Amino acid sequence: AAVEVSEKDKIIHNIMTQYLPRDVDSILKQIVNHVEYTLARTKYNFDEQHAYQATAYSVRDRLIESWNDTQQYFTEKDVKRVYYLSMEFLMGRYLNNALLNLGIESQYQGALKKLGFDLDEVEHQERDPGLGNGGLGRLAACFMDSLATINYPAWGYGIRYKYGMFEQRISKEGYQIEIPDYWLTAGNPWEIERLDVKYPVRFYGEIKHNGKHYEWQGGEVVTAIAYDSPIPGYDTYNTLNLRLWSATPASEFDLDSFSRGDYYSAVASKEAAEKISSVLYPNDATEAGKELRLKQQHFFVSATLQDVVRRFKKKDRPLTELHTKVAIQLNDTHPTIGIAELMRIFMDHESMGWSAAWATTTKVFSYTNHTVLPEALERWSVDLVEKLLPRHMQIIYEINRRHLEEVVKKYPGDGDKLMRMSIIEEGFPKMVRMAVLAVVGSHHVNGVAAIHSGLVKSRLFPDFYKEQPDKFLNMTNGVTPRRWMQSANPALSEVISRWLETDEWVSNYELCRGLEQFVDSADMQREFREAKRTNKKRVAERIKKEFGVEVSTDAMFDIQVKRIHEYKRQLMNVLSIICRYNAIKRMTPAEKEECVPRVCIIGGKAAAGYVIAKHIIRLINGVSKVVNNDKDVGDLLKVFFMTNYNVTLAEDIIPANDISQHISTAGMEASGTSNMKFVMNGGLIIGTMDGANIEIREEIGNDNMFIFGLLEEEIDRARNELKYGGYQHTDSRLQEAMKQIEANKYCGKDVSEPLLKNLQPYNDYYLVTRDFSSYMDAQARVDEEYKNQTSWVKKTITSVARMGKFSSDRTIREYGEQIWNLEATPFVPSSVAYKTV
Ligand code: OAK
Repeated sequence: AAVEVSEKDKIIHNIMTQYLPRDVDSILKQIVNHVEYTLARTKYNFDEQHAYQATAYSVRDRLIESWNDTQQYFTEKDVKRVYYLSMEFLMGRYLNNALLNLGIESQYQGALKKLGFDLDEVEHQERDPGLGNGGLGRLAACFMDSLATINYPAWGYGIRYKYGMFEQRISKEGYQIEIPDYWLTAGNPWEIERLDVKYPVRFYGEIKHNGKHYEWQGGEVVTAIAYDSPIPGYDTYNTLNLRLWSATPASEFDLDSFSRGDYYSAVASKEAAEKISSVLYPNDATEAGKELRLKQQHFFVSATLQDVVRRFKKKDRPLTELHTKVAIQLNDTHPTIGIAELMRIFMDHESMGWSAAWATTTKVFSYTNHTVLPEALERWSVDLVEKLLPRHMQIIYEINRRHLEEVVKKYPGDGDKLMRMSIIEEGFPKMVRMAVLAVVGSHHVNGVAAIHSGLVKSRLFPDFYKEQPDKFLNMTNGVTPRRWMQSANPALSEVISRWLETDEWVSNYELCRGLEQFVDSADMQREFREAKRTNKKRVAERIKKEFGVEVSTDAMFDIQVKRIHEYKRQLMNVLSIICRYNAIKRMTPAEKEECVPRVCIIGGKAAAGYVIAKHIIRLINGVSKVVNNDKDVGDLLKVFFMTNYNVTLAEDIIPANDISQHISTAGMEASGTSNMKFVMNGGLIIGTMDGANIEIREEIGNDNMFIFGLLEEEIDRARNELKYGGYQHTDSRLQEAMKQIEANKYCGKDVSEPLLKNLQPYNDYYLVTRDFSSYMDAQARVDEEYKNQTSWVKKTITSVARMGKFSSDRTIREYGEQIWNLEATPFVPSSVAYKTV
C-alpha cells in the first residue's frame, strides 16, 4: 500500500537514512563523542569507568534506533502484545549481552583497543542491577531475551527500585552482613527516563457513587514515571522494552496543607511518595505481609494497566476487544491486584458493566505459580486492603460473591468446598488469598516444571482443577543460551561452534544434538576438557585473590550457589563436607593417593530476617576455616563461601563446575534454573528427584546424573515417621559430624544449638537426616566416576548435546502458542513510513 509521506518526513529521511555505521572507526568516533558531549569529559584523558559509560551510551544509541523502529512497526501492524508483569527483573550486566546480540563485539573490541582499553576490563566497570531475589527474577530476564530473539511483540513491566538486592559481606567471624545496594551511584546509561510518560496512582481515600458509577476519591496520589531499557534480541533487529516505574510526588498541590500554612509538612508528605519504589524486599519465597509491599504492587500494576489501556485506545475500538491485542502474564501473585484494578478501570472509568468487564478481564490475564511453599503464598488482611485500596476490596468481594454463587449452585450444602474455594479466608483476621484471586481471574494457570505443575493441581488448587482442568498447564522453565553459554563461557562456545560448523545453536539449541556424534572423538574430549580448565583457572585465580588459598584445577569443582533456604538443604551439603573432612583425616597415605581432591564452593544470600539461614552461612564459614587450615588435608579438600552471589558472579563460576548440587527436599523446589545452566556449561548434577532435575534426567539420561533421596510421594510418610519416632538415622558419619558441631568445633553455640535442634527427628521437616545416607552414597559415586576422566567428559558432552529442551526459547514459544496466542513479528524495514521514501 502507498504510504503518505509528508515534506517533514522527507527532510528527516534525507538526513537520517543511514543507521549508525558499524565499522571500527565510526564506533570509535561514537564513543569519543559520548565522552565529550554526554559525559562532558576531555576526550584526551578519561578512565575506564568513563570508557564504560561512553561505550554504553553509544550502544544504547543503536538500540534506540531499532527500538523505535520495532515499536512503530508493532503499532502499524496492530499486533497482539504480551505484557510480562514482574516485581523482579534480575537482568545482570547489559553491555556484553547487547554487543553479542547485536553481533558487534569484535568491532567494539577494536575501537576500545585503539583508545587504549580492553573491552573485558571496560565491561567489568558495569554495576550488576540486582532488581530481584533469585530464580523468579532471573527467569523474567531470560524470558525478555527469548521474547526479543523470537520476535514476539512483548513488554516487560516492573519497578525501578533505588536499592536492589542487598550486597552481602561476611564479617571476620563468618556472619552475613547486609549492605544497601545503591546501584545508581554512577547513573544507568541503559535506561531512558521518560518524564512525559507518567500516571497518577491513588492509595487510601473513600468511595462515592455519583449516580452512574463509583468514584475513588481523596487519599494519597503519587506519580509513576517510566524508565525504559531497550532489550535487544539475538541476531534480529527487533528490540523490546522493559519499562520500570519510579514513584515521585504527584504534581498537584495539596491545597489543604497550603491553606493551613503548613508548608513543611506539605513538602514532607510529598517526599514520602518516593519510598514506594525505594527498596526491593529481599525475601525469597517467603511472604513479608508489609503494607509497603502491597503499595509497591498496586503502584506498578496500576501504572502499567493505565499505560496498556492508553496504548490500546489509540485505535478507536471497544475495550471489550482488549484481549485480542493484549495478554498479561502475572509473574507469581505479586501483580494479582491488577485483576481488580482492570475491573475498576473498565467499570469506573470506562463505564463498562460487570459482565462485559469480567469477561474481558479473564481473557487478558494468566498466572504463573513459582512455589508451593505455604509461607510464600501471598495473603493480605482484608483490613489492610480495605484501608489502602477500598475500591479494590469492594470489587474483590463482588468477584468472590459471584464466584461462590457458581460453586453453591453446583455443590449445594458443601460448606467445606466453599471455604476452600473462597478468595477470602475466614478467620481472625480475614485474609485475601491472592493465589485464589489469580486463579479465578485468569484464563490459564501454569507451574514451572512438570512435577511442580502436578502439585499446583493436586495440592494448591485441586477444587479448581476439577472444575476447569484445561485451565492448568505446565511450562517447564528454561534459560537463555546467549547469556549463560555464549557470553559466560566463550571457551566452550567456541568449541561447540567449531564442531557444529555454525554458531546458530546460540538461537537454536537443538542443533547441539549434533555434538553427540563426536562424543568418542579424542579431539573433542580434549577440547571440552581444555575449555573446562580455562574456566576453572579463572575461578582458581579469583579464590587465590579473595582467600589467599591456592587450589588445583585438577581438583573436582563442586558448586552449590542459590538463595540460602532450609528446603534447598545447604546444611546437608555442609554436613557431608564435614564427613569428607573426617574421612580424609583418617586416611592412610595410600588411601590419600586414591582420593579425588575437591574444591567445594557454596554461595548465596540469606534473607536478612531468616535466622536459621544465616546460621547455615556461619557454619559454612566455620567449616571452611577449619578445613582450609588443616595441614593433614592439603589439596584434598578446600571449602569456600563465595560472598555476594549475583548474576555476574554466576556467569563467572558456573562455567567452572564439574559437579553442581540441586538437593532440595523432593516436591519443594518448583523448578530450579541454575541446574540447567550448570549442565549446559559442561558439568554434571548431584540432585534429588525434584523440580526440573526430573526432566533434565529424562533428557540427558540417568547415567549422566547422580540422583538420590526420597521421592515426592514418599515425603509425607517419611515426615510422619520422623516426627512420631518411627525412624531415626543411624549414619555414624552424620553422628560424628553432629557431635563435632555440638562441641562447637566450627562455630559457637549461638549457631550450633539451633542448627542441631532442627536436625532432631521431630524437627527435621526438610528430611536432612533421612536423605543423608543416600546422599553420601551418591557423593561416593561422584568420586568414583570422576576418576575416569574420559568417561566423565563423555557424559558432559552428551549432556550439553541433549539440553535443548531447557533453552528459554522453547519455553517462550510454548507460552506464545498455548497461553498468549502471539505471532512472531520480525521487523521488516520497508514498511516503516519514513524509510519508504
Ligand atoms: C520468589 C518469591 C515468591 C514466590 C516464588 C519465588 C521464587 O523465586 N520461586 C522460584 O522460581 C524459580 C523460577 O520459576 C524456580 O526455578 C524456583 O524453583 C522457585 O523457587
